[in-house]
Amino acid sequence: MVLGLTSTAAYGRTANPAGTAADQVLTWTAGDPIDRYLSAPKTAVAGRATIVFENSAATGNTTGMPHTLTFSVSDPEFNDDVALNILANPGDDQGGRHTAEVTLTPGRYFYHCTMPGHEAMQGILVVTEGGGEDTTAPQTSAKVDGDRNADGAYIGQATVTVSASDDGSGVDTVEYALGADGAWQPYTAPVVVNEVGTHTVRYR
Ligand SMILES: [Cu+2]
Repeated sequence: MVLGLTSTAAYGRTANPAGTAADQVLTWTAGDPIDRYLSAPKTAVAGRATIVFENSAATGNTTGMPHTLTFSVSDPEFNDDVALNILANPGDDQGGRHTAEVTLTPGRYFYHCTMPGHEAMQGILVVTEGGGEDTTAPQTSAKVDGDRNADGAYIGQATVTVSASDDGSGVDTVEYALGADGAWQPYTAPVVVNEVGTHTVRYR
């Protein structure tokens, strides 16, 4: 008996629903103080993000003080791939509320206000791998056990053991099929083949 094995790759389900990252909105607010933002996100996940920077009467700015939300691109300690520089004040043509679309990568971004005397307005945004689509296929493999003759053919029976792993979503189901066009069926235990002849066992 000779066994031939074929494998069919199947992709795991996505670890997170598509669009999670793109839907994130990160909001900074500023007001009268020149030593801090009134609110700022601490973390985000890699991928697309909508940045909102609001320095308006609604966020508590009563003096018309302008501020910027500026991502540093010159400090080697931090990510430098997002050149964000928004200037906002309550009297501007957007009422102090501005938005921008960016794509974040894992790592840390340093942001600050570039207005003179506002050096204390600064912080760090930490971006983690977190979301996104699972595009890595699971790994599947099979081994055949049994006594073999001098030609390599299995004597009496052969046992096929399938194993599978997936780092993202994990493995939901393993299936196997006997023959080149046999029906797929759930794999729950090693498959014993004990008929004389050449057999194909497929797995996925
Ligand atoms: Cu400022």
